[in-house]
Amino acid sequence: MDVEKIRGDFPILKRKINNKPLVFLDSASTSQKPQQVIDAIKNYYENHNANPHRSIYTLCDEATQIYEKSRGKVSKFINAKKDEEIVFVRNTNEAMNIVAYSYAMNNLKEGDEILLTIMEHHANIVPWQMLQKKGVKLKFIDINDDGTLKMDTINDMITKNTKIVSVVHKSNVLGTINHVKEIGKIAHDNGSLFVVDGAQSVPHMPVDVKDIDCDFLAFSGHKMLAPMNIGVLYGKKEILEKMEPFMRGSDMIKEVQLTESVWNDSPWKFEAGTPNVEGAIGLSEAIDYLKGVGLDNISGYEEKLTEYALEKLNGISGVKLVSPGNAKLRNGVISFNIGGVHSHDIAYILDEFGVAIRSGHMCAQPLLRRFGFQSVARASFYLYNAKEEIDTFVEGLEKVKKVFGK
Ligand code: C6P
Repeated sequence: MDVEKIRGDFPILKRKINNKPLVFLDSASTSQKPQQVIDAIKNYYENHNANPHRSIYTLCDEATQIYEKSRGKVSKFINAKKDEEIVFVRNTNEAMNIVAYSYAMNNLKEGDEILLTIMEHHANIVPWQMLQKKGVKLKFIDINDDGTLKMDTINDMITKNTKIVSVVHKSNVLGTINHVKEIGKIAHDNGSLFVVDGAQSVPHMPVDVKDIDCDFLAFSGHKMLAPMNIGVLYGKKEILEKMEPFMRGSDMIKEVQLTESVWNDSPWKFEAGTPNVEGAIGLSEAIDYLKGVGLDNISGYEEKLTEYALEKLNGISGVKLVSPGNAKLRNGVISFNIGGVHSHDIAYILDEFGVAIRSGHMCAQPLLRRFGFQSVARASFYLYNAKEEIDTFVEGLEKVKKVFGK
């Protein structure tokens, strides 16, 4: 992987922050965008912009083609059986809400159970909570101290009442990659639906929905070099077809009478209103970019960066990782604290060095609580990060320690 060449594709990396070169270590939050993605969006607005599916004039047809071709690109990227299995949404949160509202609210009843894990992002906890008012029970698989899931407890936790198992593929706090194929098999053998939160995996490693055999997969474009407000809900065609739409209005119908309507086919019945064509073209271009570099190469490179960073962090007294572990276990993500120093203070001082990291509860409060934290600092890596940037990050941490007398 030619990291220098890759870095040259990302205009924002030329920016100075506090007179220092930007060191962007917050890609788990959102990724930066290469020139190719920016140009594709610009080209769309300069040459093809119109509201898709609405008419037959040339621009409208072009906008429709661009939008639907992007769906096909996504479908191949995750190895879906059919392009119609790809629903464009705003982000992972919205995708999860569609499954919770359209599937779970209509199909689950009192006494049913949903099996989650305590390492979930709020996007895979909060939407399910509303099911409790129907008498549905939420259960949570615990984790080991090394941040891995307690796989051996799943068989005991899953019951004949478990209708949905929904699991994060890669944790945004721990970097842990869960054995989703194995979990999916347990879920299906039990007759449960299997949902995967792929927000942190799809951007960083090959993800194949046929191989995993998940019923739903949710992910966000903005974490994989594409713009914000374009995301994906993959769903098996036969399941999407049986589901009621979540948002209702225009473009998601075949026919409207004053008091009733006939829904469009899936996936369009889930895409009410004018769609995000700029987002779809940006996502399509981002996929081309990622495939050009190779998802295997990206994940291997991130593992090396993580290994290097862990080695450095282990050498700094007072730095406490949320959970110990090697680079394979926490691929691309390192969450930590420096005894008694608030994570916002760590992020603030690192910013003086041009280093951007995330601080706070990581939208995973139950997981942080499990390890006794309220807030943590997190460095996360992507294909455009250089080894030298980790040295700057470590230099910044030494300053944090000095300022706070640690
Ligand atoms: N995690 C982070 O800094 P949205 O915001 O809908 O695009 O993605 C939500 C989401 C869902 N699942 C996982 C595993 C995630 O990591 C995220 C987003 C960001 O960790 C922002 S909170």
